[in-house]
Amino acid sequence: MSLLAVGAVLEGEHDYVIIDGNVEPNAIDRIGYFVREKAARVLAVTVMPGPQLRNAVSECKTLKKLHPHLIIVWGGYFPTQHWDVCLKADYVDYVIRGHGELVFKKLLDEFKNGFEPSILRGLAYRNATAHTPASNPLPAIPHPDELPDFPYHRVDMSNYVRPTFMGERTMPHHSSYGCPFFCNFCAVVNLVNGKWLAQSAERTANTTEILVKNWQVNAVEFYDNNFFTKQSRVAEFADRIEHLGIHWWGEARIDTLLKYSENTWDLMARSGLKMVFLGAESGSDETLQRMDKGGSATVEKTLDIAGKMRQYGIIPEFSFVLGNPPEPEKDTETTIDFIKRVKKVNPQSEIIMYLYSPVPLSGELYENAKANGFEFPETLEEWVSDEWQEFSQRRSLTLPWIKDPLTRKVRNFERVLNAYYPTSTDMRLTSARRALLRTLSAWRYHTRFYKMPLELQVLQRFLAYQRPETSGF
Ligand code: B12
Ligand code: SF4
Repeated sequence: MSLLAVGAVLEGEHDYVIIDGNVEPNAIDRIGYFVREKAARVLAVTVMPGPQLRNAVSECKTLKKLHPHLIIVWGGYFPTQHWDVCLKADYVDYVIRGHGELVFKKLLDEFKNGFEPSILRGLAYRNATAHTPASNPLPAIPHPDELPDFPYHRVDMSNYVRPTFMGERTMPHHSSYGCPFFCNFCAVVNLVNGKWLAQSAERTANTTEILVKNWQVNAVEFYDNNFFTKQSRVAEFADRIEHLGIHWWGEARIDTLLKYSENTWDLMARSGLKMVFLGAESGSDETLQRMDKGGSATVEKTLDIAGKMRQYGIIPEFSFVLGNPPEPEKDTETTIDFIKRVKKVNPQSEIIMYLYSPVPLSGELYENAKANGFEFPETLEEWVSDEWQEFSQRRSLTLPWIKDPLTRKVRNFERVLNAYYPTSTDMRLTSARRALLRTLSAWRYHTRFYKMPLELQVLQRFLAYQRPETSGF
């Protein structure tokens, strides 16, 4: 979707192709072909932290060696935050920060005319004389309603329809940019700085209908950072898609959803809303405050929404961030106990646990992390090391404030929890297997004896059941 968004504004203005390294085995060869045979001058790469970064580094290095004149531009979450580190590598020529489709188009226009990089908002570049990285301010977010539709004809869409527990033919969409909050552990803040702009309910429903009609989709996942920010948009959207008979999924804030009327809940349930991803984050109000969770977030509200969604048969998928400094052990204990309360209120709740992994964003958490000796890598080579890849995927075992017994404790608890409450999104787990897992894990769950659950580890391998964290991001 990142590349479809960037491509959409180039249609009819610049010649381009989309090459998706996730599905094309010979991406480098294809890029080489376009450089050699079609005189392609610019390679634009979308980069998330984690495995995508690792591929981007090795492939851009190779491409720059093979084609020194190819201009390589990086965009997306990773370069937006770590633009200076990216520009220290000689295989990255420019970084575009934030929602960058219009900035990128402008950059291509400027390449034709010769330009002064310091005036293009959203562009980070190497200073011509000192060769040091420099960045202009973030660009304004383009209004999603004023942007063209995704140019689906540019990719083979059959690659992107996949089975999920919501439907045999599930596809993603993204209908809004940003989020109006400033949680200080969240990378979204660095991309949008508290802004949220959305496509109308009508346009979002029309796109959904296109996915259904053209690709026989029966479920849609909305990857918006905060799909549910505006109640009237959601209610109208739900009303407009009810006749499609699909299932759908989105991400929300708990306090926002608690303000929704019964009428909106009714509409959402009737329109096929199956599951909502919610940032519960912590079992402690004190930690929620430390996170600048904002709005009116409290742990009581997490319990309230769990109950509310049970009433409507919509599954809450709660994400928790554990191991927060300055007292990671106590923080983790409190949240583990709280998760059990959530499960009591709504046993269907999905639980996703992450370890706090800082983003470069001012706030108490990051300040605490730095005071504990945390520092981001200074080169891309370090970022792609095993240690920092684990960090990017939020399972680092080497953060200065996280000691081994703590990570083991979280993993053990996770194993017991997932056996006692196997995830409802697992399509392979029969009810007999669920019952077996539950029986074997019950004593541990109730006595809080999570240590060394070897029998569950064996069972997990044997039954190959899905653990919820593999479905989270
Ligand atoms: C879809 C998604 C995924 C998919 C990726 C599918 C794929 N192969 O690309 C899956 C589920 C696999 C995934 C996995 C992960 N993800 Co992810 N993912 C997302 C999600 C929900 C949507 C991204 C998206 O498509 N948005 C729609 C498009 C239109 O917007 P966009 O990507 O932001 O693109 C715009 C700008 O960023 C910019 N831009 C982006 N690329 C480029 C490139 C150029 C050249 C230019 C000019 C501009 C530009 O312009 C675009 C248009 O405005 C985001 C959160 C979000 N809502 O954005 C998280 C998010 C990006 N993921 C995140 C993470 C952490 C991960 C994982 C590391 C998680 C894990 N524990 O393993 C993995 C790593 C995956 C990898 N391969 O490296 C984090 C990044 C946090 C951070 N510190 O930066 C995010 C922000 C979620 C979050 N809130 O924490 N993810
Ligand atoms: S509400 Fe969610 S998306 Fe918005 S800043 Fe907080 S964690 Fe990030």
